[in-house]
Amino acid sequence: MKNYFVTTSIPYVNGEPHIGHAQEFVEADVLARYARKQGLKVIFSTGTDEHGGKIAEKAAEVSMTPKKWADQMSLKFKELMDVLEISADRFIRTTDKNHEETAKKVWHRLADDIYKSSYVGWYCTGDEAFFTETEVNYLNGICPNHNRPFEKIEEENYFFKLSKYGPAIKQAILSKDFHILPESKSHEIISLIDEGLEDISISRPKDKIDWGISVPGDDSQTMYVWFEALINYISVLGFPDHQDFKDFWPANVQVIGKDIIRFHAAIWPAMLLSMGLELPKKLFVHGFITLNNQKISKSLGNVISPFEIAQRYGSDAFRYYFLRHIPSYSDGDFTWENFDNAYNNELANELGNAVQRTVVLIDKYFTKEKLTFSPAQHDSIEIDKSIAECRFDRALDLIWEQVRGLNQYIDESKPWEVAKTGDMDHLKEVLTYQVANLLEIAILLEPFLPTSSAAIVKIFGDNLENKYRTILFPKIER
Ligand code: ME8
Repeated sequence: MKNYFVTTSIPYVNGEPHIGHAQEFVEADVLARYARKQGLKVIFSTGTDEHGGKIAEKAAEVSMTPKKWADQMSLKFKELMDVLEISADRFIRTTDKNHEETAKKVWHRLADDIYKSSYVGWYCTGDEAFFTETEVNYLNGICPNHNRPFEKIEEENYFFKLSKYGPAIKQAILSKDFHILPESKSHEIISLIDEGLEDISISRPKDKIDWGISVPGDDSQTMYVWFEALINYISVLGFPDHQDFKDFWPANVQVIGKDIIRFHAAIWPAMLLSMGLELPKKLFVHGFITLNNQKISKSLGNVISPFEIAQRYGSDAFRYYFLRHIPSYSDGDFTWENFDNAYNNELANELGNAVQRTVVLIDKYFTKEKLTFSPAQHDSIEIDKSIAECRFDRALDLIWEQVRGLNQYIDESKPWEVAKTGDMDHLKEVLTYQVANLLEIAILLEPFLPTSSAAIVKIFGDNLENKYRTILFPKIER
């Protein structure tokens, strides 16, 4: 059996999960479910990133210890996974003992590429990232992402020889051994590499940041939060000795958002190369979601909770909107109005209605006879290709062509009129065709809309006699 390892990034626990996090979970979930459907053995990992100044600051604000705060917030991310039917197999927290130990082992493995030096530059705790003099001058000293001044740092740190790995990473990207999708993001990282990668600081003095993992052999230093967070992708597999690591690394796909490419397409691959490990096969970079075309931000007060959306419309509708109506390869906008339209016009009127129109006639005319159905089979090469390319929007467009085709068939064959003629053989033929297509659609939809898919299978499957009935996507008044 072949193995498949898919990961999401691990969100910071400095705030509640938002719809950007949810989008990423849902996308990775489609890949995991689809791979399981192909008979692969899957590990789908996700988790939370809990160390660093950003979390420590947040915890201090609410007078809690960072650990207590992280415990509480991490649970919210787990809760979101449940609400959205995310089928993750593993949930790693960077405060897990195993992760902390693995980070130290990795540090040792990288020893030849680590050296101590003095760092002079700038830091933004909001980004948990270092900035150069040139960047800071260009931005007039204020971080545009967090609206706060960059902090000037002059300190002794450990450095990692990132500069050494530019050419090898570029080669892996160009050969697609390390395939970055979409292509535009691959170009972005290539230009960054062409500008020249500089060595990076991978620790901070403990007297400035103590919420983190200590550098092995030097208790006065804390590992840089990004450096250790990236290691989650292998600590979750039990690096170096566990069989899972041997069986599942390299990752088949790592799913991340566009603001963290540099970490995943330069720093992480360099760390892997330095350890002599293979690079992930694919890095899928999704865009950013805006709300009414504005950046989602607490200060703008325009945050919408993914829990609220899912509670109102159900998890499948949530998944559907974010997978189909937020473009897979670019930024996308959320509005309640668009969501409502997608729910009513596509989910309720097209998919829900096709099921309903079929069930009603079967219930009315085939009460005595036991009907058995098997799914239709159309060529799904284009759908498979779209999923392999992480084009979830296109995959759903293609499946929806089948949903629309079926509705058109129902409109044209008018089974309710066939029933009136009393030609039961013909009616059975028409309804059998409808069910066969619905079952095929349910199978295709499983990775995307698992709840509705299971409901369709249950309605028309062996349980037809048991009269399992449910209205998919009932009307919701706003
Ligand atoms: O970056 N739309 O955590 P994070 C879509 N802890 N995606 C978005 C988004 C938006 N508006 N805002 C954020 C971190 N994201 C690190 C990751 S991995 C070793 C460490 C995405 O909570 C973002 O791009 O800031 C990232 O992929 C994920 O949410 C977590 O972001």
